[in-house]
Order: sequence, then C-alpha cells, then structure tokens
Amino acid sequence: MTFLTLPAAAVAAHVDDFLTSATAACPDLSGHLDPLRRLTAEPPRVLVTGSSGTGISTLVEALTGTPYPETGGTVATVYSSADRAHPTGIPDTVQVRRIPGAALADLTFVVGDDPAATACADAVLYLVDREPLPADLAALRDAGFGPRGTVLLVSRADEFGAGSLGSADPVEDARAYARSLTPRPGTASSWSASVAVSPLLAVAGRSVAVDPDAAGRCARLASYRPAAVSATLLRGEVPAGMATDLDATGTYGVLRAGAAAEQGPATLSEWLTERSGVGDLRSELLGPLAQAALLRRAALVLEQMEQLRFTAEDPAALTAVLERPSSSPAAWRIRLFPETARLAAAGMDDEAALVARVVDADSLTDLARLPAGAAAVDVVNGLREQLRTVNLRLTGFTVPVVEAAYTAVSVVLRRAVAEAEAVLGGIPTATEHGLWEN
Ligand SMILES: Nc1nc2c(ncn2[C@@H]2O[C@H](COP(=O)(O)OP(=O)(O)OP(=O)(O)O)[C@@H](O)[C@H]2O)c(=O)[nH]1
Ligand SMILES: [Mg+2]
Repeated sequence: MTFLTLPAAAVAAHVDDFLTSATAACPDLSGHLDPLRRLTAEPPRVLVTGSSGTGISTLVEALTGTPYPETGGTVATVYSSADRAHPTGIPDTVQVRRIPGAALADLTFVVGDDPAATACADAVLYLVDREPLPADLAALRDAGFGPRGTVLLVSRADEFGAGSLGSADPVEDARAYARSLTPRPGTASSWSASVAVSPLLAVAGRSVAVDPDAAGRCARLASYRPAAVSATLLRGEVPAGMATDLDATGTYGVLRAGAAAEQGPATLSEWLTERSGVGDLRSELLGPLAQAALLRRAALVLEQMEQLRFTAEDPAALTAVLERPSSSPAAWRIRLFPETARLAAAGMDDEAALVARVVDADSLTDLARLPAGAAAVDVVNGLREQLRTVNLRLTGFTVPVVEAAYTAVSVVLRRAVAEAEAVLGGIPTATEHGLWEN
C-alpha cells in the first residue's frame, strides 16, 4: 500500500471534466462554475497554526520569505503568489498578501485563529514544542482536516529536550521523536506525518544568504568556544555581539555553527537551512499533504456543484451530469476521501483509518489487505470478509457519520468483490468498470 497513489493530475482532470460538462449542460451556472474551476487550479492552501509561542509567526516568515508583521499579526491572512491570480473565495475578513518570488509558486499559506482562516484552507500544519496534549488533539479535531490533511510539527527543535546545553544534539533528538510520532499506515492517528523544524534556524539561514555583514557574523560564530559560551550564559553576562547571534540563531547556532561558519556565509546558510528541517517539511508539503489537500478540495468542488441543483434553470440537466456513472478511478476516491476527515472530526479514529486504507489501496490484492502475488481465491475471500464486516457494522446501531462513510466503502467493496470474482473465473471485465483502470 502506498499513500494516495492517485496522481494529482487525474484528480484535477476528473473535476475539470465535470465542470466542463456542467457548464455545457447549464450555461446559466457559469457564474458559479467559473470560480470553482479557478479554485481547482489553485495551489493547496495550508493553514499554519498550533499552540501559542511555538514559532508559528517565525515559520510563516521562513515559508513565505517575507517578515511576519509584528502588529496586525492577529488578522487572518492568506499568503499567495503575486504571479498567480487573486485567490478565489476568500471572505472579506481575511486579508490577502500576494508575495512575489518562488516561495509561493506551489503552495499558499493561511494564518490566523479565526474560523474564517480555517475555512480558507485545505490542510493544516500544527506546531507543538512539547508532547501533543489532549488540547492539541481537540484543536486538530475541530480544524477538521483529518489525519491525511494534517502534519504535526515538533517545533523549536533546536531546544528539544535538554536543549543545546545538554550533551545530545537536540535537533537529532527532535527528529527521532518526530519519527516516533509518525503513524504506521493503516493505524489510527490525528495526523499523517510528523516533522521536526526550527523556524528560527530557517529564517537565519535565509538572512545569512542576504546579510551584507555575513562575514562578520561568520567570524563571531566561528570564534565561540562551547564551554566558554555555556559559562557566559549561566552567568547571564552576555556581550552585545553574542546577544545578537543568540537572537538570530539561538543557543544552538552559537554553540554548534562554528565549523560551518568557518567555511563562510554560503556554508553557514546551508548548514542553518539543513538543521532547520524546513527542507523535509517542504517535501511533505509538496508530496502527501498537497495530494490530500487536492482531494479534499476536489470533493468540496463536487459538493458545491451538487448545491447548484437548487440554483440551476434546468436542474435535471445538472443532475444528469453529476449522476453520470463515472468509470474514472479518481471518482470513488474523491468521494471517499472526505469521509476520513469527517470521521476523525467526530472522534471515530479507527473508522477513519479503515476508510483511509481503502482510499490508499492501489489494487484488489491491496484492498484485500494481502501481499502482492496472493492467490486470486484469497483475494476474493479477503474482500468478501471485509464487505461482510462493513455491512455488519451498517446493520447495527450506526451513527450517521459512520453510516455515510461505510455505505460508500460498501459500494466500493461490492465492486471489488465482483471484479475479483471475474478475475478468479477468468472472465474479462469491461475495462470501464475496473476500480483502478486508467
Ligand atoms: N530557539 C528557537 N526559538 C524560536 C524558534 N522559532 C521561533 N522562536 C522564538 O520563539 C518565540 C516565539 O516565536 P513566534 O514565531 O512569535 O511564535 P508564535 O507561535 O507565533 O507565538 P505567538 O504568536 O505569540 O503565539 C520568539 O522569540 C522566536 O524568536 C526556533 O526554531 N528555535
Ligand atoms: Mg505569532
């Protein structure tokens, strides 16, 4: 099983196809459908939030390449690329800052505790600088992006555990801790991945690269001797130059950046950036999180199209488009995906994990939870067994959120059983009915 194997292009193409057909069938709706089309083409919007003082503002500066305003920081803000069109559907209470440069070419960031900020986003980065507490889990639940749309950041990693004055490297410890927090696929969790980051080091890495006095800073950082620095810090008599360096690179930089600083500003900048973990974060953002964000948005666009039935001059024409039996492998996964977030928001983590496994499955064998190469008869039996379990749950006292999700899962499993039986019986299936046909 791989995480969300469905190519992003297939999701976008599927939604675009629906929008094109709907516009052709109901030209009167183009005023509603055009914004949905623009939304479909926008980069994922990632909310940056978490517990207070964990480095949220500093991380936004690192990710957007623009200083976070000291004042007015409480106004919900969307950071998007100046090279793209104005983002679609942002409420008036949310400010839009359009930033030139490459930092926002593929991602848009949203900041603010306002529910309007959350409503603009497709996924969330949640910062903690200690073990996640029940309050964090509750906040994640309320945000409603589900495990797939959530990355947990162990922030201020340079001060993790005993901090820089301890014997171990706190960044390495924080990375090991973040790995331990990353759930195994198929297990229940409130996030899909955890990454250790030090926003301060990321900002410092960037500023060294443009600082005209970088040589002076390198010379100072190269001159510090850890034992003497520790003694100075304990005495609390910090000279001005060192205070500046402590502000910019933290105790971690002052104690550990010496070797890199000796090599000059370019090496120092690279070292700070690598230590910050922001590169690992970007890979996560542009990979699995972006994919989850896109699926969520695709589902949202399709749901909004459903709502247009009440607005259309010819509702039957729109209904015909929306209910067009879709053979696209994107269709059932777009349909199922938001159920994982809904289940997670209702606290049904095990059920969310079950649905996520179905969305992630990339073959009948995988869906049957069997290793590749399993015998066809075992695949049929495995799928039947799962269908039986899901249907059993549906006949019990199911809560509505589970009922909706499991009903959708049951439909997929029934199709899968039929396909697997056809394989077993050597009957060629019509390709448009295959769950994974491209
Ligand atoms: N050591 C260290 N300090 C950091 C790091 N990131 C931010 N800080 C410092 O932590 C303090 C809080 O950082 P902010 O970015 O303002 O954190 P925030 O989460 O936005 O805080 P509030 O908006 O006040 O809730 C500041 O003094 C930052 O300089 C980091 O990676 N390492
Ligand atoms: Mg802040």
